[in-house]
Amino acid sequence: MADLPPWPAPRVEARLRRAKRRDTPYGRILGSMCTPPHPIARRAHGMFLETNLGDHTLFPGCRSIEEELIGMLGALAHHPHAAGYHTSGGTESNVQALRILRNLHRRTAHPNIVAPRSAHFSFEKAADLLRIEFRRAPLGADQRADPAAMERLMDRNTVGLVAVAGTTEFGQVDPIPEIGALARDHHVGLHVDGAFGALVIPFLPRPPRFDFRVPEVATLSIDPHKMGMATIPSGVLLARTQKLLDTLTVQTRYLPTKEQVTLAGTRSGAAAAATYAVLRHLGTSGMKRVVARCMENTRYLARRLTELGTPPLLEPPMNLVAFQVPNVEGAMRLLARRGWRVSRTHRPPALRIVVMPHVTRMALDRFLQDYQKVLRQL
Ligand code: 0PR
Repeated sequence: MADLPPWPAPRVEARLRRAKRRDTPYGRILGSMCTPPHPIARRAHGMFLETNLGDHTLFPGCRSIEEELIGMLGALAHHPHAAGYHTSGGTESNVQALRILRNLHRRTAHPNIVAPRSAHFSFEKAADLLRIEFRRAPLGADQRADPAAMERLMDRNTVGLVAVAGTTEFGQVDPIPEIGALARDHHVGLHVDGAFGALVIPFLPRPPRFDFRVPEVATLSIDPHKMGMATIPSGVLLARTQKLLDTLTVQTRYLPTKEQVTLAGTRSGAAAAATYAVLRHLGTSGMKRVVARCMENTRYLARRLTELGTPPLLEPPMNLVAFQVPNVEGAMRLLARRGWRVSRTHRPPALRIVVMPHVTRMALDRFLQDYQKVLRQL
């Protein structure tokens, strides 16, 4: 065994501080779906650091916070009695949702799931783990799912459908009622990935229908570590009924809890408490204010980009702007040299800015000054 010499705490902490200085400050991050946690989230996280929701009989207080959180998010998604639990984020929620769809149809030897091409890559992980085929249908011109194209990929081994409320690349919302009708006609379940959109759409002035109001929606992913201003990792999986979650049950024979439906065993309650704290503190009116500010800044950015001759590819459906430049990789490199971290889309290739709560008007103005210089260099 190699010797690991002990360091005094100040040395360890100095090392940590040095590492932290190398991290990008959020003021410079324009392409991420994460944002600094709300101050109340930081405090709540600290309060529940030692909790383990995996053995919640030991932490009934923290467990009650998780249950209340599920109720609050269920109510927001028009189903106050939804079942669910706090996950580590969109990937875990999506894995578990596909697992539910597959487990409901155990008779099929070669199950497949049909989704729009825009579905996040976490579904590839889910499909690989679950040994199901993941079929991606082409999108319509507006970057939304095309239900007819999805239907063409369905066959008798299709065990479920996926739709996205707020796509990763364009922030687009799929026609979920239509995809729901498809699920109904073919007697399969529908999972909606609202990792990004489920904490934006309800707070927009005219929200499209995407949640449990669509009767075929079986499960919904929501990521509070994105627009919920929670600490990382914070995801939530909601299910229309407890019976759906019960398809995931394993026995935990020696524990007082007796069974578990979660993917992780040991689960920190800290981020669940942080998520709860933000939602309780801001309420729907506070969340509306946050989303309205993000949308105002989004429209401002879209207008300025249009004036510069690089208009958004789509009228931004959410707080995300994708715009084409002559050389996407080159532009990202030149912007990075000026300290700006933007992201990109894959198809069609474009620069992508996610106007998160930390992306202020002032940050956008500074970015746009540099962007004009970069445009001239491309
Ligand atoms: N579903 C959707 C619609 C997503 O956008 C994402 C992640 C996931 C699921 C998976 O969520 P977790 O990453 O929480 O498991 N979307 C972001 C993306 O891929 C994640 C991200 C965030 C990446 C910040 C980079 C970054 O800096 O773009």
